Amino acid sequence: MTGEGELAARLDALRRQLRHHDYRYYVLDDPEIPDSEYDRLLRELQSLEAAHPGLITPDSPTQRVGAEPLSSFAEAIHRQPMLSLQNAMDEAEMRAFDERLRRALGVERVAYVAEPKLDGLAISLLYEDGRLVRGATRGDGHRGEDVTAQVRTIRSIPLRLSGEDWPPLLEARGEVFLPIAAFEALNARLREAGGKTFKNPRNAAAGSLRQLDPKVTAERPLAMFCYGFGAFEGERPAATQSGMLAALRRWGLPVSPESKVVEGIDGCLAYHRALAERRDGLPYDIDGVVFKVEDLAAQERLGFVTREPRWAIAYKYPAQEALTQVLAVEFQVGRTGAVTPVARLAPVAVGGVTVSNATLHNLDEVRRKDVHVGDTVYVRRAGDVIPEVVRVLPERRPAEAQAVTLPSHCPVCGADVVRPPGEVVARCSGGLYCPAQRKEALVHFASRRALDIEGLGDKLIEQLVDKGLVQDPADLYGLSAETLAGLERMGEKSAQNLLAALEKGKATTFARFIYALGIREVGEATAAALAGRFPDLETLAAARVEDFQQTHGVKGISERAAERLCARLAEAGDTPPDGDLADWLAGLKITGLNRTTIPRLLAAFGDWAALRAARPEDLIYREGSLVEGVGPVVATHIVSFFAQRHNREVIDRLRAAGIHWPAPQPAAAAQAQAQPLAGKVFVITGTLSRPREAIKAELEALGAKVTGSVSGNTDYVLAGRDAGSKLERARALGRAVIDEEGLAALLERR
Ligand code: 5U1
Repeated sequence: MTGEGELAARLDALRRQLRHHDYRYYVLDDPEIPDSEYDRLLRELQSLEAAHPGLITPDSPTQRVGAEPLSSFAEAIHRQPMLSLQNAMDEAEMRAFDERLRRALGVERVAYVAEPKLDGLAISLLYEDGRLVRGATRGDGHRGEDVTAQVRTIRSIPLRLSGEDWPPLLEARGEVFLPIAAFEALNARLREAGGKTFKNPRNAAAGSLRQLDPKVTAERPLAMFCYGFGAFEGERPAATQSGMLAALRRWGLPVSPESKVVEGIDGCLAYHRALAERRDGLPYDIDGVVFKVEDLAAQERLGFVTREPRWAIAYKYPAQEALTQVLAVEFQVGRTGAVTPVARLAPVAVGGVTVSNATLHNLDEVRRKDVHVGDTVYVRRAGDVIPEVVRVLPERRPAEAQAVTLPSHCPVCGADVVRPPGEVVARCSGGLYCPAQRKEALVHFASRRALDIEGLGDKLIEQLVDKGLVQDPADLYGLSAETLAGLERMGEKSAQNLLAALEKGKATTFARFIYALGIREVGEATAAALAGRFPDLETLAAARVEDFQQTHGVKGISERAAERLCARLAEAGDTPPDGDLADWLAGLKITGLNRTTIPRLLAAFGDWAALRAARPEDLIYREGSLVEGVGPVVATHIVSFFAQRHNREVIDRLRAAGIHWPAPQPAAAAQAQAQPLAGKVFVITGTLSRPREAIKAELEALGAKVTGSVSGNTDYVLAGRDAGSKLERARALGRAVIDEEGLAALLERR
C-alpha cells in the first residue's frame, strides 16, 4: 500500500473507532475503554488531520464544533409537518382514547409502544446517504430554525449512521433535553457568576440549543432521544413502531431505553404507574408517558385530526411546578458553614409530592428574584433535587409583605455571620464549635495534612458526635480508652492505637495547626504562608483585616490627584510657600486632596523638599497582600474566625491538652535566618566595587526587593561613587543612605 493509502486507512480506522466509542459512551452509557484510551485515539486523529487538513471530512469526530458563530438562524422547512400530541390528564381520558381506537380499528385490544415524554424540545435530524445534513427545531410545525451547527455538538447524535441498511434519506425525530444534573450545574455556574439562571431544564435546553455560537452549545451537555420518523425514502425496515425504533438504534441513533411494547389499556396504565414511581430517580425531567399504536398500518388507517395524530397520546403527570405562598424565610447552616435562605411554604402538591420548603440558594438570588415573606411564588421540583422558588408573582404581593434580611448571627451557634465583600455565600464563623459544622470540622482536624490522627475517620467521628462524646476537636483529648473501646467496631487494641495517634499528633507544626483549624479558604499553602509571616498564634489571632494588606502611597490619593499635585509642586519652585503648608495644599482645590488626605500626605512626606521630590507613583495609593494567598476575602475569614470567643476557647483547650509546635516556628526562623532582608526595599546607585547586577542578586537572595527608583517606600539607598539624582531624592525623602561598608555592617547586625 502507498503512504497515502495507509494514511487514508488509518484516518478511516480512527474515525470508525471513535464513532463506536462515542456510541458506547453517549448513547448506550456503557463505555468499553477508559477515557485515557479514547483521548489517545482522538489526539492521534487530531494530529493526523492537522498535518493533512485536505483529508478532514465534515463527519469526522473532530468536526463537531463549527468555527464561526452564526449571525442568525436560517429557516428550515419540514418535508412533513412536525405534529403535536393530544393529551390525557387522567385515567378516564386515557381509557376514552383506548376505547376510541379499539372502536375505530375494530379490535378488542390495541398494542402500544410506551415511552417517557421528555420535557425538552422537538428536533428533526435529516440524514442523506447516512450523513447528518440538517438539524432543525419544530418551529410552527411547518418551518423551524436550522440548528445544524448546534445539533452537531450533541455527542450522542451521530454525524454518520452506523450499520448498513439505512435508507438513502432518513428524517429522525426526537427530543433534545438537558439532564437534571447538567441543568443544576449550569444554573450553579450562572448563579456564581451573578447571572440569570434558567427556570427549568426545558428552558435551559432551548436556551443552549438556540445559541448562535455553537461553541456555547458544545459546553452544555445536551442529550437526545429519538422517538420516530418524518421523511423516509427507501424501504421501511419494519412494520411496527417498536421495529422502527429498533432500526434507529441499529443505525446508532439514541432511543430511550425505557421504550417498551405494552398490551391494551391495562398495559398502558401499569406502565404509567410504574414510571411515576421511578420519575424522581430518572436523570431527566419527564412530563408524562407517550403511547403510540404499535402497528404502522393501523397508524396509517387512523390518520390525523388537524395537527395531531389519532394514534398517539401523551398521558401527563402532575406538573413539577405549583403556586404557593411564602410563609417565612429561615436560614440554614450547612456542613461547611454556608448560611442558606430557605423558604417555608404553604404546603402544596408538586409533581405528586407535598412541598413545604424550598431553597432560595443565597441572598443575591433572593434579591434577584425579589422574594418577600408573604409573596405568592412558583415552586419547582425535579428529580431528587431540593425544590426551589422559581419566581414571584409581584402582582399578588400583599401590602404587609416583608423583605428578607441576612441574620447577623448564626441561627445554630450564634457566631457572627460573615459575607466578605464580593462573595455570594454568607458563612457562620463559628467553625470550631458550631454544631452544624461539627463533623466536618473534626474530619478536617484529624485529616492527614492537618493533625494526621490515624484511625480517626468519618465513621468514627460520626459515632463520637452522635453519642455526644465529642463536640469540638479539644474534646478528642479527653477521651478515655474505656469510652473508645465501647464504640462500634472498636476493640481495646484500636482504642489504644487511637489514643497513641492522638498523642503523637500533639507534636505538630504551626502551619499544620493553622490549617487544622479549618478557617474558611485557608488551605495548606495559605496556612504555611501565615505561619511564615506571624511569629505566633496570639499575633495571628490579633491581626486585623488591614494587617494583611500591604499599602503603598498615601491612602485616599488617586492617580489623578497625585498627578495634579506633582504638576502644581513643580510649578511652585524650590522656595516653600509662606504660611501653613496644609492650608497651601488645601488651596490648590485638587479633588481628593482634603482635610483627611492632607494630614496623611504631610505625615508621609514631612516638608516642602520631600513633597517636591515625590513623584506621582510615590503618592498614588495601592494595596496588595502581605501574605501570599491572603486577599481581603481570606483576611475577613481569618479575622472573623479568631473574633469568635468560642473558637478561641477551643484553641486554648487544645493547647492546654498539650498540642504544641516548635517556637519560633522552624520554617519562619530558617527563612528569617536565610532572608535577613525580607521585605526591605533597596535602590542601588553610583559606581560600586562590584557589578550592580551581582549586588542586586545577592540582596535578592537575602530577601530584599531591588527597585530602580527612590520613593517613600525605599528602605535603603546603596550609594557608590558619583551617585547623582537618586541620592538627592533619597536625601530629600529622608531615606537611609548607605555605602558598601554600611551594607556589610547591616548584614552583620542581622
Ligand atoms: N416520546 C415521545 N415524545 N413525543 C413527542 N414520542 C413523541 N411523539 C411525538 C411528540 C410530539 O409526536 C409524534 C407522535 C408525531
